[in-house]
Amino acid sequence: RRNLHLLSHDQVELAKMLLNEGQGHLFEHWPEPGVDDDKKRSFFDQVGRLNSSYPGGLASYIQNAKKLLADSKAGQNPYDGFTPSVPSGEVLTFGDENFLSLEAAGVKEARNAAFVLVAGGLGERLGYKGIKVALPRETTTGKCFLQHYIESILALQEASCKLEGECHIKIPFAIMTSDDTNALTINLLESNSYFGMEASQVIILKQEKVACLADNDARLALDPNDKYKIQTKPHGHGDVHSLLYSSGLLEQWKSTGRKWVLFFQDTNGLLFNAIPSALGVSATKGYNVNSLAVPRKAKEAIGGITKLTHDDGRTMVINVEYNQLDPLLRATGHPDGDANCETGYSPYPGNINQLILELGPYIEELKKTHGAISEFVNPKYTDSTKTAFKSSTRLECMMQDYPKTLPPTAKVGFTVMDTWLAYAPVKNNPEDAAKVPKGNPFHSATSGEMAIYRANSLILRKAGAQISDPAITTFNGQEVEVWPRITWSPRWGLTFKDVTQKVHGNSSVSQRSVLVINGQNIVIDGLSLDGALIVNSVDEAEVKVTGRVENKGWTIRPVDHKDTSEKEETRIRGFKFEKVEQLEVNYTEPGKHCLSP
Ligand code: UGB
Repeated sequence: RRNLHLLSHDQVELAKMLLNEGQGHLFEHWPEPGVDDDKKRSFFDQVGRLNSSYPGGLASYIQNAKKLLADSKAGQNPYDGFTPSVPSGEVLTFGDENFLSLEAAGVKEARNAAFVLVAGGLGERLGYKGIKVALPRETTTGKCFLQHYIESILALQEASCKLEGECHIKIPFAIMTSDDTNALTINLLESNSYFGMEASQVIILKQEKVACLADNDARLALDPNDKYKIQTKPHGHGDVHSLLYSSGLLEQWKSTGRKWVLFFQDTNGLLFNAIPSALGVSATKGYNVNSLAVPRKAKEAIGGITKLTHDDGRTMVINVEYNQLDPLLRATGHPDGDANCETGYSPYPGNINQLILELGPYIEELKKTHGAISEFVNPKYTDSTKTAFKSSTRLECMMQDYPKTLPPTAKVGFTVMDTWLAYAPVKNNPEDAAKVPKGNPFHSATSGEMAIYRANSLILRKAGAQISDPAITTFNGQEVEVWPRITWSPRWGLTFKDVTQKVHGNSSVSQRSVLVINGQNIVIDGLSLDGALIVNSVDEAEVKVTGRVENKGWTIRPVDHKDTSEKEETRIRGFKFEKVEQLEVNYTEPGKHCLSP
């Protein structure tokens, strides 16, 4: 009270609110006015930020925390009253007629899309020090995830606009960062000229952390190193909804004719193989919410898409997070819990957290909720009395919980695709990946890169080319399939139809080969490759690649993840290429060309 005169009117109101909410401990240690006055003011600056960045303000946060902590103490199950069952959704088969027509529909719709990447997480599980979007997606070209995402969005933009004749739509791309990732993300973009995207197309939204909770009464925790600061931790990817709403971005997108918002995560190098067809599903089915899914192995660290039916008749199709699926199943008459069925997979499709929301209904919903997402709390108690925490906790939220507040009339669906085509995240460090149960995916830098080559090889096979079988090799304790290292720029093979038009059946690539296709109008026709071939061309050139290319190629050298003489990004994948011999050709002039060695 003696310090009140140091504060602005708004700050005095915040102080009253904190006292009302039982937070007097935050300032009971404060000395007389005149001592640490600047620190006291900066304490309230922080309180102001915590208050304005949470839907409903800090008072709501504290009230929500009290309720969730009480539920947690009482052992209340968030799924009480709900019975899980296997939902039905769209199951796509890569390359069939339905897939091709959905891809075409998706490319058409892309001009009405906006993309949102959630990239505020540091990736503690991966143990990599930098931001994950700066990691190479594959090391044949070395292009990082962010570059690949941007080039894919630009390729969609170009293809979609071409269908319209002349069109100048720029697909917006929002990136959610956090204090942990913001500066590095901006630096990566700026130092690479936004990877070819116009700077004005990229919107950065930074999420704020939330206050930590010290006990079951939701008393906010002070930073152990600074008694004038509230300790904070990340609130989770669910923040993306309130940020999109409060920034006014959604209304702006609506006013410029956007219809779809596509959310995705930081390290899935296969994702854009699935975007055109999944967007096609949303458009043709009229889904308000469409989640992308893949077959899921039991216990895999991805959520399960589940139909939940409440005793009172309510139903919803929603992600049940991987740590909650097993207890929910056991509690509802499935003694084996999260187990594989006769197909070798869990019957619950795996959520890959790629969501496509229809913008109109999304805005209407957020007008009601302001983007607040159903939260949870996960305190680690000191003992079974559940009276004290081992360390402070906080509320968390997940972006895929958005449908939880929707009315039963909302059209919520999901689309299942093959894992090899659509999902290969980089999340686990080498030690943890090597411990993954046999048959379950590693989700490591090693498997993430190998999955790119596997997918590209399988796509070319489906297009008719003869691609040799993979070798089986172990890197960083993980046994992986090593397919020919085939990569292409997104503008070359945006859809399967594009690939089929550019690859003819009489071509072959051996297992030890490397093939980099970098240019839009390159046709592979009658190529027999056994070695390394890199083809670069400008748009105006039309290049036919044919004949036998044979050289020593690139060898793969294993790297021990503990070998500190190697770069961290190399160590986490456990191998590197040695470029012994290659043929690299550059077509810089317009006109027809033929590579026929
Ligand atoms: N992220 C943020 O932007 N902010 C945050 O505060 C936290 C994360 P993780 P998680 O597809 O493999 C999710 O940590 O949360 C970003 C789904 O919940 O990689 O354990 C972060 O940068 C799960 O259902 O994953 O699990 C990253 O881009 C399943 O789908 C993204 O959020 C799983 O992903 C995900 O964060 C999966």
